[in-house]
Amino acid sequence: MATDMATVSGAAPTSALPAEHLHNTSIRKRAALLAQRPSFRTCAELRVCVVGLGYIGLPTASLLGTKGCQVTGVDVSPEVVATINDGRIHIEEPDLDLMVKSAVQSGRLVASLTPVAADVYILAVPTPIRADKQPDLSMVQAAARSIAPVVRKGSLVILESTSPVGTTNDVVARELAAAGLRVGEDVFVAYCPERVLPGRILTELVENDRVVGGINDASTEAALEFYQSFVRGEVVGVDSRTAEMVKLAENSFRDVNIAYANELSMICGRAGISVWEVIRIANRHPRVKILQPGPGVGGHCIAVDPWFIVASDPEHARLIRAAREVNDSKPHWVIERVKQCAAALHKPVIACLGLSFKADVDDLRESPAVDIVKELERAQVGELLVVEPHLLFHPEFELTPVEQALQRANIVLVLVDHKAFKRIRREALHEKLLIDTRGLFL
Ligand code: SAJ
Repeated sequence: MATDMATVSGAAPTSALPAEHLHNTSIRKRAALLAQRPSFRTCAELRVCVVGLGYIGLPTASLLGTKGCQVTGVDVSPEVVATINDGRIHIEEPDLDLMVKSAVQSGRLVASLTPVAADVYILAVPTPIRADKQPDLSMVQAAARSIAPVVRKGSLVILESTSPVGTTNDVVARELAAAGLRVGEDVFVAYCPERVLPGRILTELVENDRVVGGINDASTEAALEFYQSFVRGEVVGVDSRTAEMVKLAENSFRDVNIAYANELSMICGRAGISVWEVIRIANRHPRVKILQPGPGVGGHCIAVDPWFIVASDPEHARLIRAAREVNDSKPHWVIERVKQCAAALHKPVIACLGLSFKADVDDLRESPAVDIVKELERAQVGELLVVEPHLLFHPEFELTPVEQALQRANIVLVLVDHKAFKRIRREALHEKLLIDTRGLFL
């Protein structure tokens, strides 16, 4: 595929590669660089080292293992390494257990505590935000530093972690350059954000379109070759800063749109109008597509990534910041509703339906439902019966089966729209106060 790359207008001042070298490589130079590295066109037989074996790294490592790559998966946790080498998994994701087992049994996936020499490195480590809403890139830096001593001439290093604009060049390429590698020439460095939806990771890893952005043209070309070898979707090549912004733009878009639905739900709630009916009817307009309100926004991506944009340009990121604040305020609004209902009852018993951050997963990261239940418990609003069909056990809350909770409760608080709750019969809610943050029964 021909690459249609935008030029970088003013690379970050701290670039590992000077701005004038980023995207102006001559054709002759490019051909020379091409001759110095392996072809990434067929991924079979490539040696791949994946650093970070979490929700993205492990599915990617096992997928590449089943495609014939020789994969070393690296993680800082000895338990994770031992579990994977045993052919088992430490996270919940449909069909991942089978794929990891098959990759490990065929000898194509080995987990290790330390990186090894490889043709392709994929860094898939967490990029959280700190309490002051500034990005914490320490794990990206540590990952880049850990591979620097084993990276050989001709290798391709890819950052997949969602990162602030500039990270690929200013952190990853810089660490490699500090180890004496000529980045963009001896080693190719690119950004390729993951785009998969938890619960559909293995399908979306292959089917989704991808964007790859190198720190120079030669790096973009190398990364395009590699992803085109196993992705069925289209792979689009740009520069690394554009690719970094694309990922942040995607998740901020979703956050802003969910914030609109959440804001509308609070306004309708106050006005005594059903927000679900308003949205259903408004969405009949051919150019209106309002998303669904909920108890707040959770997960490790949408509630986090927009802050990377806000941190980089607080003056202009006004809408993005406001959306974050609206979504973060929604759990408090829900808590107030529960308190109002509880105050009207002599002995409030509250069935809290769901703890996960979204439907049909067991993932509790940044879950607004967890925050709400914790606050209701702290404020001693009433007796709480916590239901989460996707978990057998929770370290803080005793879990109650749904039927039992519905029998005993006089307030039903719907926090997650799990399929299991959609089966609840209306009669089970008879004469109970219902706070349905997901519009399950409306
Ligand atoms: N939510 C609502 N209302 C809606 C849709 C979602 O309240 O109408 C809530 C969910 O309940 C949840 C949160 O938003 O709490 C996020 O859920 P999600 O399903 O929208 O997204 P994630 O966090 O599971 O995955 C997102 C995806 N990004 C986009 O859809 C733009 C996924 O493709 C990314 O790979 C992932 O973030 C990531 O890792 O960045």
